[in-house]
Amino acid sequence: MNQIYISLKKINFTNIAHNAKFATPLAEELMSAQPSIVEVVRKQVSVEPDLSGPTGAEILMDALIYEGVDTIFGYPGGAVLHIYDELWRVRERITHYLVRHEQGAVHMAEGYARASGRVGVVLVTSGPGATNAVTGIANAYMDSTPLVVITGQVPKHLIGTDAFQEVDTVGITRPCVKHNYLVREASDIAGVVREAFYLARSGRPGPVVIDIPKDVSAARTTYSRLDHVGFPFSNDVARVERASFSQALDAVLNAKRPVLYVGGGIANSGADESLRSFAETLQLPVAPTLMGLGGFPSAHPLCLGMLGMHGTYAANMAVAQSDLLIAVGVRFDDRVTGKLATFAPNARVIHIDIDPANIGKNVAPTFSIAADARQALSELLDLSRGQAKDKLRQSIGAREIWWEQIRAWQRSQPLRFTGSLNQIKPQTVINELHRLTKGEAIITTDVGQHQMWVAQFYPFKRSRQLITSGGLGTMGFGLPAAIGAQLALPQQTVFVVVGDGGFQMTNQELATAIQYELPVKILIMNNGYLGMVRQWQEMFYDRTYSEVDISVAPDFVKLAEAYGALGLRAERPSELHDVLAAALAHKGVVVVDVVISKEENVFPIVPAGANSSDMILQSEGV
Ligand SMILES: Cc1ncc(C[n+]2csc(CCOP(=O)(O)OP(=O)(O)O)c2C)c(N)n1
Repeated sequence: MNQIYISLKKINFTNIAHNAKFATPLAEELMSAQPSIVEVVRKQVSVEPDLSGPTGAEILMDALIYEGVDTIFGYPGGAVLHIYDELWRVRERITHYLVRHEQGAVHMAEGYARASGRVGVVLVTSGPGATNAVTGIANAYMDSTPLVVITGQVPKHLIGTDAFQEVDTVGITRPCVKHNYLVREASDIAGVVREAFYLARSGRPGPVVIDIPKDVSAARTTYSRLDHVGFPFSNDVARVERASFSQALDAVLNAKRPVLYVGGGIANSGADESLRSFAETLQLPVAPTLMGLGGFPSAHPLCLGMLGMHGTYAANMAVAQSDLLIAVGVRFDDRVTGKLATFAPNARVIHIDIDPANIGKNVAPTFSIAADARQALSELLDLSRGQAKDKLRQSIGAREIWWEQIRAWQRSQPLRFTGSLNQIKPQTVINELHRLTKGEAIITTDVGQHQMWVAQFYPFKRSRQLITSGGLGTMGFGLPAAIGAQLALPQQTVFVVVGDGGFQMTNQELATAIQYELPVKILIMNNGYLGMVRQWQEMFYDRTYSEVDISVAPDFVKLAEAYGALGLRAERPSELHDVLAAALAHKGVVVVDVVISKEENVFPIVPAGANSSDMILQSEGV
């Protein structure tokens, strides 16, 4: 038990450091100062079993309702039978969405969380239920998505005996969660749940796993309601000296070639407005990451488009030649930096991130501010608005040459592709989708070429409009994520853009969409290949197409119909518009099989490990 207490105490600093591994001296200090809520709860309740008290499962439901949970994605099994029994009793308060595979449950919770800003909740059984959930948990960890994942566990006395459906869930998930718990007493459940929700959403958000042995969910105990318990965590955000912001602003005002490099932190902190105002006030070029797309409108004249491996020429050249990178809510991922040693070689770097563990991890900043992106950007905005008009004008004027250079890059190398009269070009599909949805759809994607075409050719207007698997690159993410997003935003049109490969990884969740009448539109970019891998084999492995032909596939129209969805197909350019329009007009779930040109490549591309300015802009001979 002591061990559990120690690990519970450790988590108190997770809003200071993302993971216990990165404990800072300050965090250590806080750790000793703040008690865990579980300890507080423990002081309030007797640990003796109380045969007239509620069961662990009842306490769990009460604690979830207390957190405002009304939606759970899950799949039952032996170890969670008590919990499912109780869930049935509270079905008026909490709606459970029965998925078809636990990976789907976690991605749905991620889509729900990312579309709504709330914490996504998952409930799965022990053993294979938990292991099936691991991909989603790792995905949420990489993309900073707040989740609470409740897993069943074998009864305590069987733990460590290789019991039926036993796995060490806490051990397996440890490297890919913000924190995890093995709950040993029913009387701990309420405190653990409260703490888990706090951890999932605070600081840099992420997944928290609560593993509950079957006997713990069945045990009766004394229970004092949590609203009687003081919450020991401080919601104070670490204060940053105003001087740090002044120093940052001075650097921006004096920079001749600055670039704002922005990522997923913009969406997580709700910083769209402050980012836009700050960039406009100082006329700064903005280069978003894949996760940052929409946080600054892609069609805004200050936006250079995505940077990185498949980023625009202008964005990558601007970063390569900048003298100041203002990096906000980003983590200098290798897909952005390319070869680290030559990334932005002449730039001073200001790194602003909520998670101090991210600062200096890949790139040593000139100076850093560990702060919430929205707070930091509004501080910078306030300070810049307080500057003398002359000083602002001078600073903006001094960057005119920089903007001329950027415009020249944009003119010389825009995103482009070669059209075709007899084949549907994937870029045309995304252009058409954008036109028909007036740029307003929520788009989820899988991973691969289609994902990059979406990033390049669908100009996103706002944060949370693109829900994609960024960090982990998980095929199979798109469809379940769209189902979760549709649930969170019932009035919005939600399109899933997937490859024919990734769709086949989680297409069983069509049944979930049909069962709960969640009218997602699935657009399969069908090239008969594992397209992105084929592209790499074509470009870097002498066209040795090793194991990428997936042309033996089900008839996706018939598959859709078998599930009770509408199936449509476009094979020729002349069919594309009408088929997409019909999909949009249909009230229910639709699968659109769009047969695209088979060997299309995504350009520009920075070969792995190359300088980010060394882009291949088009196929040889084009
Ligand atoms: C679960 C998983 N397995 C393997 C990969 C490696 N991978 C990355 S992209 C890709 C091809 C994806 O093909 P498809 O879904 O058809 O999309 P396309 O690239 O053709 O648009 C593969 C296999 C991955 N990202 N995820």
